[in-house]
Amino acid sequence: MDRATDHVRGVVTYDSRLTKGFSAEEICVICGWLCGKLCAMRLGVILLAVLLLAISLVSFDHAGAQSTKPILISHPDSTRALAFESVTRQREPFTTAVQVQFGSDPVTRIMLFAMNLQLQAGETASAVTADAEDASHTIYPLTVEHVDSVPDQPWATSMVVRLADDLRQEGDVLVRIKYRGIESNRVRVGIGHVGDGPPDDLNAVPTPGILLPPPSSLTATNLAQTDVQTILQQAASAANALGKPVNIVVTDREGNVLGFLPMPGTPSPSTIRSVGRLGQGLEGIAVPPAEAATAKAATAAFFSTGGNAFTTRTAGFIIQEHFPPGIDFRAGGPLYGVQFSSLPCSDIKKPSARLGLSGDPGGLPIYKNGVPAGGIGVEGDGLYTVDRNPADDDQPFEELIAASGVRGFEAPALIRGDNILVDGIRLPFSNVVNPPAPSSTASIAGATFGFGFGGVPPASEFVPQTVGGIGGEVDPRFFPFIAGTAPSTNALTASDVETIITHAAQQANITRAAIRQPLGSNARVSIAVVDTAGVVLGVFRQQDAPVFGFDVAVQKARTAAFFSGANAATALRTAGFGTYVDRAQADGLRFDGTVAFTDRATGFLHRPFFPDGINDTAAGPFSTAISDWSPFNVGLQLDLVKTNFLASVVGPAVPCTSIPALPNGIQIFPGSVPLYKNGVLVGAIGISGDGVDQDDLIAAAGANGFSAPAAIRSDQVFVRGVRLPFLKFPRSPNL
Ligand SMILES: [Ca+2]
Ligand SMILES: [Ca+2]
Repeated sequence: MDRATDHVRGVVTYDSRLTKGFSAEEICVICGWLCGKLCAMRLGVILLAVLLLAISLVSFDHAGAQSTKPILISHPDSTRALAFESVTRQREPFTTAVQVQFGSDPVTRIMLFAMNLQLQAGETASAVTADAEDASHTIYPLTVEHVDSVPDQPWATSMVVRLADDLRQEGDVLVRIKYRGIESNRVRVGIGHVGDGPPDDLNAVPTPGILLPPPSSLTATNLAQTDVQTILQQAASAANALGKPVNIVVTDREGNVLGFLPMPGTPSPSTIRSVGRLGQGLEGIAVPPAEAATAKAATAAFFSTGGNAFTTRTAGFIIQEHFPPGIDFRAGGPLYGVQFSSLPCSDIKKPSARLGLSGDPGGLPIYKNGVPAGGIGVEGDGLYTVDRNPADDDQPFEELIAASGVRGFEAPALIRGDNILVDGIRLPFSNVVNPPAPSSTASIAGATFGFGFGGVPPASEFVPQTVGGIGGEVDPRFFPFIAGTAPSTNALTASDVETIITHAAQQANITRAAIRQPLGSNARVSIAVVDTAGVVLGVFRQQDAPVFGFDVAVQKARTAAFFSGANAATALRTAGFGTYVDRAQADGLRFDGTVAFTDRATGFLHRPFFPDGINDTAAGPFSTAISDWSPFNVGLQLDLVKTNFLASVVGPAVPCTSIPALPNGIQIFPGSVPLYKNGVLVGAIGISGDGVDQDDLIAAAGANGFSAPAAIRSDQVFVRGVRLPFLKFPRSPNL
């Protein structure tokens, strides 16, 4: 193959991917202080760029783009360009030769950003030309190799520009572009070093974007009461046509019940039953169908985002003892244990998912105009279960009815679970391809619809907040960030917490998402830091991070802090779980503070096979034996919360466990790291929202500078001849 051609293609492909996955938040990550005030304000909500250049306000409409001046974006306080090296994303000064060479051409490419530049149909990057002037007033033509939009930021265009072969590293140059015969302003770029170079052009001024302030509040949905009524009616109509009375619940994205319809004749109660032994764990427990329907609606809502749409069928697929379910000698599901999160006993997620997250088909996400808006849950077969066989294409009527309900409110095809692959395995979405068309709503005349919140979308529990230049949200209960509560000279300070969460968020923003479409999107996660007492020191939710991760991130952090602490075994014994401690001690594990455990490590000890997924082995010390095991009878995780969880389903919420450091239970899939200062355990960070290897990577980035001493990491420990894991990172993780 022609190497030069290959190289060019490689560069273009790379930069196309970079820009396609690029958001304004990433601009901030990449350029850091370069963005100045850009980063100080929340990006990604509403970003209206209005440019003051010389005397004119610039129009952004497409028609105007052909006749008005393109504007290169600068710092807010100078004419220095918003620019970075297109491969390494280093800031200026730039070298003329690349630091990382992918092809035969060693010349550096830089990425610049412009406003008021929209290529017209049929035009390529060659429609834009560029040049640079150095201190000696030599003009160097530059090649514009790629021009692309910046997703979600319609005001901005990115360009990849190849520096000139003969450009010398002698300081600043003034760069401009030209499009359709109209020259842009000139911005300053440091080559070799920052400074020197020609003076600014006459009348040159900074040309930043100008942000509108973020909205002061959010709502938890964009569904109106008429939408909720339509969904309930469509579902009820299908239920009538099938002769299957059911309970139907619609929630918003955060689990607030917007509407419900308990159809007369719905089988009640629903009995929890999967595999394993009746009477153990939750097997055989009776629950109200309304609670089951709510759990299904909330699960679909909590799991679904602008980048992925998951159902309760998806959930059931990723929580079993093998992944995919039923395939021997495969490790457990990537979200093994997530069903016991967002519980009604949780101190974090309110409202909860009532029964935790559901793997019983019959819960689908709701999208309005392509935007995630909530979920629908349908229960009415008297059985609350998990689909054990993903291969039989079963179409339970609960799923049929839910699919009918969301007609007109379907998830966009691109982001449905069945367009998302984990470890090369396609996730399921729904087995119902053509849901029954709703018949006349007259057939449900007299049905008693219930509507929550007077038909007005409830306020979100989250408020917009920028942390470390990354746009997202916080729950005011956990913001501003606070210092560790334990009296210790090593306790985390509020500033430490800010640093840790910032580093994690910035890593997430450059980490290629595992579960989001389009490919090339960055991960969106919840980031939680707790102290050794399990007190939440801060939680930050990146914009559009799935809601389920809010509770789970805290669970993960508390789990790592708890099991890495000196009193874990003692606390478990005191709470009545000494048998698990005995089993762990038989495996040589003391849980006395001498080992740093991540969630990946303790989760590994909490699988019905040890090592994870390997059939015909004994269970890990925290797990139920496989003969008795079910998704509703996993072992320590459930046993810790079972009593108070069930009490909270029917009564007022009480903390999930009697162990003060674990008020919302533990979590047993990866994504947390214990934190240390001067070798002393001070807390933990937990991440949830994307693939678990991505969660691990982001947690580790947050823990940088607060890492466990290498000698005490769990991967220095062997159990039954098997090395325990500590963290696992994805290959080539960054965008
Ligand atoms: Ca059911
Ligand atoms: Ca099935």
